[in-house]
Amino acid sequence: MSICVHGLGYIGLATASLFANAGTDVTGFDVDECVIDRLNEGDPNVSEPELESYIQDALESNLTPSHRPQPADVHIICVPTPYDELNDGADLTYVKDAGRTVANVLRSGDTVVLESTVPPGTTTGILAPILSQGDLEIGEDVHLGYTPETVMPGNTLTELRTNDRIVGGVDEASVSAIKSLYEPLTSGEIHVAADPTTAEFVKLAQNAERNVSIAYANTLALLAENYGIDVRSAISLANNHPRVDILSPGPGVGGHCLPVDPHFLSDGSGATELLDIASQVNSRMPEHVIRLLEDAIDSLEDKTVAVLGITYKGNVSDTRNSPGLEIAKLLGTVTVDTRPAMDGGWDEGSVTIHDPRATDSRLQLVPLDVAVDGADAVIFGAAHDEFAALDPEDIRSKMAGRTVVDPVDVIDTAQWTEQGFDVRTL
Ligand code: SAJ
Repeated sequence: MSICVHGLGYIGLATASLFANAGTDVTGFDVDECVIDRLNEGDPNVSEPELESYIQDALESNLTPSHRPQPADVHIICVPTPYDELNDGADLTYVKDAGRTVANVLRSGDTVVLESTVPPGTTTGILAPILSQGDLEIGEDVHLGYTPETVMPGNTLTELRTNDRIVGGVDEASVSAIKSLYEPLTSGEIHVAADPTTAEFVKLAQNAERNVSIAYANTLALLAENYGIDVRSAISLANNHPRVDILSPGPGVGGHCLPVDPHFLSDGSGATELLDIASQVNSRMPEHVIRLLEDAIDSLEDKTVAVLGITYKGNVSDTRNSPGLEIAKLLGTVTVDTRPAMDGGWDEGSVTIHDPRATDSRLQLVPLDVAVDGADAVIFGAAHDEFAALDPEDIRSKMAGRTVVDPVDVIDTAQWTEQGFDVRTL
């Protein structure tokens, strides 16, 4: 059997390596020539060390990065589906392009699997017609189905090997072809959805549920503050109930999945009201974090704040939609990505940003010592292990002020308080 994986981002590369390390000949194709060149030099450029060496093993054995798509028994599409803000939905340009690329090399008897996160109806309504533009008939000549990736960034390799899989095929033969493809590679179960549209819906339902649940935890954080209650201990107590499992509050919801995917369910009917409110609750959290800071130091005017952690969550390098970065922008002077600076209405102070994991060269990151040197306050924006291990005495000796805001619950509050810090949490 031969496989061609289309799109060598984090998921495509991990998926291609999974098959290659199991002994299958895999071609990895990406439209970005730099990605292929880098991989041919043996550099996967991923931030999880275990995954990196797993990909390197694949590159040294059965994974061949290629500037051209190759004919193969199986085509797996793992291209991005960015949020199209203008139309409040998914930008399916890459999926359509990948479909056309596959169509050019498709043969009778081949199988095509879409893994990208897409609005319900994409596999049958958009991909299938593109694939069947030649003589080939979907179902009759070509197996087609949708099986979403569900791995958690930060734990990619483990989840790739152990997560359950959902498979939705256009017919029974497609389902069984796709099932037999993934079955040997995961210790999880393979669940069959009624059709590809159901499988697409399920993936979105999972991420939308998490987004809503986090919004609930954030709502509790705001309410608990009014009562002077420690929300994390309240949630932990509430979770002793056998049917209650509340998530953790934080400075907001980042990444390229949870803040985006609920929009893919939008059908214009107004039924997404709950999802929309959840997104609003989560997106207001960075402002709340700044309010916590203002409560502690009165005015931000002429103050220097160090934001430590600007990736979208702890122990990852990805900064997309990062709450920490949003906090830094709201505070004022950070020149970061291509989005316009936000006019948050806060008194302008000055901000330094430090992150031991972020790799985005557009960010003006500084070393920890520089970030905290003379700072009036520190805000933790991501719960990296490096921050849990910080020595408060050392940080105190460099800072001008004693205020720490920790909405990600990364430091030992008692230890830092003992060192004279005024620690504010959610
Ligand atoms: N967060 C909280 N509180 C929590 C959990 C998370 O505030 O209790 C925040 C995080 O700090 C982060 C954001 O939510 O800013 C998203 O992080 P996450 O760890 O919840 O999820 P992602 O975006 O890294 O990965 C999600 C996962 N989806 C689910 O758990 C349902 C992953 O399994 C998916 O594969 C991934 O989206 C994806 O690619 O769709």
